[in-house]
Amino acid sequence: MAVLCNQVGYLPKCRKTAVLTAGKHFKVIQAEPGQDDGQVVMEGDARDADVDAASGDHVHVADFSQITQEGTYYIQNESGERSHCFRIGQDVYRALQKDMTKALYYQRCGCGLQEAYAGVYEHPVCHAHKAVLWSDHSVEKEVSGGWHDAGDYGRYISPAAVAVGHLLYAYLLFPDSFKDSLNIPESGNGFPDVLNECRYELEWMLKMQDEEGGAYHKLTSERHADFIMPEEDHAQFYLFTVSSMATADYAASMALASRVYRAYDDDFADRLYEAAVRACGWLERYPEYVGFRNPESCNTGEYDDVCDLDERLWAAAEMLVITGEQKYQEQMDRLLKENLTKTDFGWTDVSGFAALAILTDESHRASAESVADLRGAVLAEADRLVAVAEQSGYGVAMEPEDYIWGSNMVVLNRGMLLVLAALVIEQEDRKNAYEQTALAQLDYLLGMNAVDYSYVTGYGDHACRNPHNRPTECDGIELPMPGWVSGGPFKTPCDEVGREHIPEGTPPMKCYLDHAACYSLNEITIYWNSPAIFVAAYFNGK
Ligand code: G3I
Ligand code: 9MR
Ligand code: ZN
Repeated sequence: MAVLCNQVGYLPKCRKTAVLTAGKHFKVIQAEPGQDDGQVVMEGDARDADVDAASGDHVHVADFSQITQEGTYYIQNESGERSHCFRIGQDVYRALQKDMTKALYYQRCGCGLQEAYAGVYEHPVCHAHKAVLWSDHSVEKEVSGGWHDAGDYGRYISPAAVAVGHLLYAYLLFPDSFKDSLNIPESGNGFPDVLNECRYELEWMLKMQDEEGGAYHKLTSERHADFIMPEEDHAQFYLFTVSSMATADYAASMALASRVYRAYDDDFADRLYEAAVRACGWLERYPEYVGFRNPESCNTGEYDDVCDLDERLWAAAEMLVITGEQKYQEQMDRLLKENLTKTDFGWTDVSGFAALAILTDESHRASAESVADLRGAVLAEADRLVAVAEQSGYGVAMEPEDYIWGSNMVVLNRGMLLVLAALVIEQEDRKNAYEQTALAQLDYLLGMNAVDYSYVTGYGDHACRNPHNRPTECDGIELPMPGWVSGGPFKTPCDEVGREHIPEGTPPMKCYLDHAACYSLNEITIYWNSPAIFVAAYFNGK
């Protein structure tokens, strides 16, 4: 492909760019899907953006922002090569956001997926049996429920907390973008469906706390299941030890959830709040880092982290917002003096959630120093990301070394940070720069990248179709559920097929394969969808 575009579409009032890897002159042509040549609505020369470091491509950037007329178009370069067709329209991200949220429903565990809601992806109840403690197999616990984390059937607390965190903030900040029904069992019960879907995860999380208030790090079998449907997986599931990272993420997400659900259901909000307070009690009694490592025989996700201070910071911030108590303000002030980024929203580093909590708290409960510190960090990072994106021929706020496992999460977390910066800045020009750069992260995700893939299943002419996801591989249905974000390129693929097919030295942005065996390139996870939902929800109102 010589002309790369956002295959889903562009918003009428926002910046619109495409990338040419051959030629400079371009035409924007109106197209009705399936039909040939239409009217040329614009002609121009693309800007020479030189060699893009992450892809090795010499690119030209075509700016066609001036086209605001809704419709379907494609872009053609001077050799007659065409981009995929795309739409310009106010609602281009609406169905996308909805399906990315609905995708979480397909991860529900401990229940059957009924045809009325799941259509062809229905399946009988899975993983409903009791789990036992890893440390003492004679202790059984009922901990069914929640979402399968990813292409595997494990359920892990930190990824769950982070995913729920993204979703609840998306709803809190952009409630108007969550009006569509998701057609899930609870639809129509008076709650927005995003809260219904999150509640399924939260009810499971409520079961994942031990007598002391600590959160079990994870609930998985000893080894990853073979490629079988979830209802065929009868392996014993274990509750692994408590970690301080999981417990702090747990406290934070429970506190946030109690704040959000308070408006709808007092009893549920109380249960969440109590769980958060008990987890905070554990954190106070165990002020030192308590890590987690897989026992030698276990190969399911580890989600190990060497530092729990960012998780403790997030917990303190959420508790401060909800209680206004002095002790949480002090905890925050102390933790902010540590060497933390304050701008990240991934499972290893959640410090950005503290900024999100404090900078969007209308009651201003944090100390003036904390607010200034967080605001300064967010704006400095946003300025840095704008500069990084300007250096990228594809407009993405990624440097070559940023293409790690799940690089699309990095892209989307950076999109979130830019959205947060746009929400807190007063100056119009900087706000515009942050918004434009945030939107460019969606352009990249949806096809304006060096491999010409839309990384969201079902969205775009050339979307990935073979995610590493057990049900997708086993259900005998050709297409995966729509709305899944793939992990995306990884500069050093570590699954067998990826290693075999991607030669060493391949530019990072091109280290991708749409192959079901490639768990390090093409898996799906709840916490790769959730930041995409946050960013899309922001732009759905634009
Ligand atoms: O944090 C370091 C960073 O400092 C360094 O610069 C960079 C360079 O490689 O690496 C970063 O660490 C990476 C880490 O994720 C944090 O992002 C590791 O390289 C990378 O291997 C690690 O990948 C994780 C992977 O599990 C292996 O542990 C993914 O983030 C994580 O999403 C993935 O999670 C799996 C679960 O274990 C099981 N369920 C599916 C899920 C998705 O694949
Ligand atoms: O399917 C598993 C995926 O969710 C994990 O991200 C990945 C790394 O932990 O492991 C996958 O499972 C593989 C297992 O580790 C080794 N045998 C092959 C499994 C499927 O490819
Ligand atoms: Zn299950």
